[in-house]
Amino acid sequence: MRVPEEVLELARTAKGVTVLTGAGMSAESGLATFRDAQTGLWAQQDPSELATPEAWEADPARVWAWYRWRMTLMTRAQPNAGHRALAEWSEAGDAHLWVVTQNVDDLHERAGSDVLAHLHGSIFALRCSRCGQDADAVGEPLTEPVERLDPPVCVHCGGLVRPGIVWFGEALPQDALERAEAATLSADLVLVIGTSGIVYPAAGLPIMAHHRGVPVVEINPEETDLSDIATATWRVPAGEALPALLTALRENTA
Ligand code: BV8
Ligand code: ZN
Repeated sequence: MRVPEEVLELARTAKGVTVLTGAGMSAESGLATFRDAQTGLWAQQDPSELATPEAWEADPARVWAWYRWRMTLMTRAQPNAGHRALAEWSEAGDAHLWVVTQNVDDLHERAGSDVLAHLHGSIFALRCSRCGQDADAVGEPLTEPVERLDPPVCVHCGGLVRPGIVWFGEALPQDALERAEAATLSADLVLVIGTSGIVYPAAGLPIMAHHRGVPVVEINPEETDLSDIATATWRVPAGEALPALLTALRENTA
């Protein structure tokens, strides 16, 4: 696959690259994006309604069942060629890569990347919804999705254990957001991969970079709310673009 000249040039000369990823980064690992219609039990459900403290208050067993099934799917999923290329690019050491993700899966880490910030938390980091203390893992993965599943109970206070996710209307982890902002401001290239750019404050990071004159490259088969601020757009899947970019970078340095 040919790498657009402008993208290659920006990547070749960059010393510090901040990569912001969204659900599209994990699409080629078989994980549905938020935009993809929910399948099965949640077909009628808008994910952004399920991913709220209100939904949890109203029906914790329904929300827990959804997250338990997503944990199963994310455990079964494997990092794709895009995840691996980012990890190899970082290891190659020509440029420093800061990976900032909106994804709650651990595919970047399993591909070998150090993730600077999980802006929206991690599905495997469980905590008590009452006392906030971390909770242990939750036993065997589900073999099939279930409509309702009682959340585990906190061993400290008896409260319900929830996924360590940032739900809509909840504040992002301040330290993660600050690290992401610092990396965005110290980068000389921002790569925006597989995100529709509609959820804030995450989508504000590339916009902040753009206003500081930092070039922004969007890798996404489709137009997004961030396309207007992109210096260059590359309309191909991440799992094809990133390995091609890495190969071209290596050829250039050879
Ligand atoms: C907060 C965890 C305040 C849950 C998630 C400013 C303006 C407007 C609204 C707001 C604003 N500020 C805040 C808001 C409200 C809200 C928000 O942004 N609403 C949106 C919908 C308008 N934000 C919040 O509520 C945030 N909290 O503001 O708190 C506050 C402050 C102090 C004190 C108290 C409160 C919290 C937001 C986080 C919510 N949690 N995830 C879970 O996962 O279950 S967000 C979740 O949805 C994801 O993490 C992700 O961020 C988002 C989905 O977006 P994408 O990842 O982009 O995925 P999407 O499916 O949309 O698109 C996929 C893209 O990939 C597409 O473009 C597609 O073309 C592309 N693609 C597909 N295949 C590929 C591909 N690309 C490359 N390769 C491929 N193969
Ligand atoms: Zn507790």
